[in-house]
Amino acid sequence: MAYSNFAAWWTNVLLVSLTINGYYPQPLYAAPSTRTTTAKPVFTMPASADQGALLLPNIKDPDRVNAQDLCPGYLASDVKETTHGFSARLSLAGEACNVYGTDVESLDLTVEYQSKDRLNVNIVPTHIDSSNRSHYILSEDLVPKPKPDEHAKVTDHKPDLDFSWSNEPSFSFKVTRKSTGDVLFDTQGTVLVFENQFVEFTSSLPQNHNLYGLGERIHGLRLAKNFTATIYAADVGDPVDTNLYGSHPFYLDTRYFEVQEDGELVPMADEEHDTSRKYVSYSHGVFLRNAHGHEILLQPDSLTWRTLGGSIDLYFYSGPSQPEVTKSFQLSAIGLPPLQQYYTFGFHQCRWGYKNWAELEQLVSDFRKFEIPLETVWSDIDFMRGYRDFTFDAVNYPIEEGKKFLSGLHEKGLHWIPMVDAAIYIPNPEDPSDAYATYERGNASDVWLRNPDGTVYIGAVWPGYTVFPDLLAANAQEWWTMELKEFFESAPYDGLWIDMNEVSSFCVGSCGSNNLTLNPVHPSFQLPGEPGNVIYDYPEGFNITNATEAASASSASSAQEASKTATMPPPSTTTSPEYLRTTPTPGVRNVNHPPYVINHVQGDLAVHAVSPNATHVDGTLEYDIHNLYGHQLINATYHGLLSLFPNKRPFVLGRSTFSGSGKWTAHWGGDNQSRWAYMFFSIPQALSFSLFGIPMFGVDTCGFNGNSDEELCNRWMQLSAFFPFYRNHNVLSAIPQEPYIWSSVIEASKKAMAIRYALLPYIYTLFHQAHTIGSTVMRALAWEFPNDPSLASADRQFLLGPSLMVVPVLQPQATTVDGVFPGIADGEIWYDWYTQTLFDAVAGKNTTIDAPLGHIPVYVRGGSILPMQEPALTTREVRNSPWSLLVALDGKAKAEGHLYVDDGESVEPESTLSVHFTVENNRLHAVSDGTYEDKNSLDKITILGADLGSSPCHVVLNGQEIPGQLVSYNQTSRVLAVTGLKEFTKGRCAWDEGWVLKW
Ligand code: MIG
Repeated sequence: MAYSNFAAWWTNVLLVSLTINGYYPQPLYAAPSTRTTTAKPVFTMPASADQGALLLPNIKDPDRVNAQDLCPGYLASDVKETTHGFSARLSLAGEACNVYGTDVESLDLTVEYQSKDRLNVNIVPTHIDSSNRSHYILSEDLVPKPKPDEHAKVTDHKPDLDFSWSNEPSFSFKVTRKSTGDVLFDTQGTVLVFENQFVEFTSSLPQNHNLYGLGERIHGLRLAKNFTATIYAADVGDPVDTNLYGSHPFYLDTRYFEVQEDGELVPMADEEHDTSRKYVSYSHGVFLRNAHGHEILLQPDSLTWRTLGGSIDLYFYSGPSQPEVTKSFQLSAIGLPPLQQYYTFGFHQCRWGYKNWAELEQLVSDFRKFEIPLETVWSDIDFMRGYRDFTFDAVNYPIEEGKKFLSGLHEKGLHWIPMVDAAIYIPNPEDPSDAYATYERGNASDVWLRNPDGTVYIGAVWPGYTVFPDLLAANAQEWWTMELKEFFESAPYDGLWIDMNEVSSFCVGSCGSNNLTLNPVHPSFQLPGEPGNVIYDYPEGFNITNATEAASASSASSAQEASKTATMPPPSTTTSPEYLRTTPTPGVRNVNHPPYVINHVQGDLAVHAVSPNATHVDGTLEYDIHNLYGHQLINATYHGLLSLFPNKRPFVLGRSTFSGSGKWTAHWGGDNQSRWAYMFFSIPQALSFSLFGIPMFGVDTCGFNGNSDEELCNRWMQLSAFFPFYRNHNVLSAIPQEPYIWSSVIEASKKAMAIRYALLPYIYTLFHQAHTIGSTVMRALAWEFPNDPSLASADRQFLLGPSLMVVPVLQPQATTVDGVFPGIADGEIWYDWYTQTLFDAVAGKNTTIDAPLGHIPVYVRGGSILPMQEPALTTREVRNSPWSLLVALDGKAKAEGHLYVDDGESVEPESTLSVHFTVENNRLHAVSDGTYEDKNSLDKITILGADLGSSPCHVVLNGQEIPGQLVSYNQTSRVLAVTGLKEFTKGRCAWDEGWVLKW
């Protein structure tokens, strides 16, 4: 099967199976019930509380109005040269159309050649009346604006991008790459629409476009060609293709050209490339600095951007390669990712539903019993008293017992990360025992979001009715930092997990305003495991591998479905639904129901989120900065931790992110499902986050929603071992899925973890490079092999850094997997990780690889040198173990590699160590630089692809011959191995000084 079809194929499999199982990956809304755990009956919010208006997304509306047919566009005048480019005035070219808002009469255009590779096109209303809040322009305090390089005059830095414009028939602009003459962006033939609640611009695109990014989304790596990408932060369980938790209005556009004999570049005609011809690719990036809800309509030959407000603040990055685009995007706009603490690369175990400290204690000992590495134990909301942040349930999670548990954990070198939800419980005013200190302090500091009338906005989340921190409030950071401090004093955590920061709310509007005396209340839907909401879902293929269980699960699940139908209200009798349609009122915005309806997965903007009319301290409406809520909470958490522990790298795992969150947070893929399709989608999701500058990414391994099974968990534990963030997490009430639950999973996990742990120095070095120069950690094949058009949509395999390629099995009951081995035609070679021998693959074709359950194919790229240590049960032990090097020679018998070492936790380490390795002419040089003292000795060097013929081999380290019994060479496999160096070097530290190994 061609690569390009794989995501689409999986989507079909998925949709079919979802229908079969009658399961839709969103919370199930059931009839109100009462909670029986407390003496007093608990009020359950009615399902209607979270129902918004019935809306028809514009793109699905047969009666929609096309702004392009009605709007006059603009005319440019008053062009003035500026230091970095020019400015102009854009005036409405005819009568206002007011299609989905009020037209802005006059706009200011500024074009800046900001650096050699970056161009900014900025269009804002000339007059902004901030008093009537008719238009919001994104504040630079919230999202910094990339600035021109100092002294960067157009003439000085010879940009590769060229901007031109025309007034025929109305204002349009074009961005061209000078070196190739390729038009990258062109609005010619369309009109610019600029209204207070609707901004639209369209660019033509080449027919075979390769676009990546525009997330967050569950989608194949390359964006589909007839597809609308909605960007609006949503709390929703990972449906395919819709908007999700995060907002990343950035895309990478890669264009392939055929190189003619005379060197001329001809755009590639279609997807059927010819392996006998030569191609090159050019990539550029486009970032729209806009935080409003928006939509990007992709068509086979165009792209249309529609936002619900703000400005057009576009940044073009000329690359011309993906690494250059990504580096420049990070350096200029979103920031570089932090260096994570070393321990965070160990294995994390989590689930929703660990009942008490004793269960966590048991978990730790079970991991020990089975000798499976465990680095961090996580606590979901289960530890809290009534789901209130920073509190502990007195019965199941008493603080004193917790302190003991944590000190024991820390002694073993393990860690603990608890959850913090965005919403803050508001106590029942009639119940003095309901007092909640975090709320009282926040209230005293005046840090809550408000309603337009000035009253506090009260929504609902797990604990019941809640308020929401307004992170723009003057005291918000200080209050939040103090809460983090107090929390640490009760339970010394090692990082924080920020959930529900979209920001999620389980009812429409300020539903708690007049209902506080009912608090605590139960959400309007049932939690997994509550009566009538038992999980019967299993992965695809479960009916074959576990036929008996599958049969009973399926009959139980149909009974559940039947009983649900029985309690559901009869369907309404109206045949055509009454959609709410709003029309613009001049100068006044309708923020709750904007006239343009984006294709938001929740429909109404206020469903399952704080309402757009919620108001921040400075009057800014949620409508304008909803997509930044999560980013701001992550910001406050990161900086709170930093001020409490100034020399410890804060570890934050955040759900809702925005462009730039990567400089503070790690991210997980949210509420995926225990299904094979979701294991596949974890790869494109991770690669997209590489583009968004959030390299510390992983998904809920073995799957979140639904039950997992042995085969899926076996494959998934192995796959995630090669993702930067490695965590197994499970939903409440699903069957357990820790790696020791199924015997084959124990073995499979240990095998993959041994590779990961041995490679920690390599992974850590990759992160240091990401942190310092903005390179990516998980890489798409197309980025490492940019001149092979057949890789444009490859997302079933990936590279970890430049040197390792992973080709996982992604389908049930498979014992082989087809993989491609890029670069072979140009002399690239690949070694099988396990056999250490050259892998025999054919250029440009799929190669079938043996991959029985428990085996994940991994390849080392010729030309690499990987620094490694001994695998162990904790990262601390790995850090104290002897070093080894894996040298994989390329076709010219050369190789290169790097190592970065520091103390693994300080923000600005006092000392660091860098080692550069090279091989040439049968000599391996290690040159070290820096003052960090690593105490471990060098023990082993393995050289793959060594061609020593049959001559007896002499291996010499720094002029001293290594005794023959420490050296082995196999002429057939061409593996030269030197072991026992620890004794030979008398335990000398490996990197104290440089050395040369000669053979
Ligand atoms: O809506 O805290 O994504 O990881 O287990 C459920 C319970 C709330 C959503 C998170 C998930 C977590 C769950 N949370």
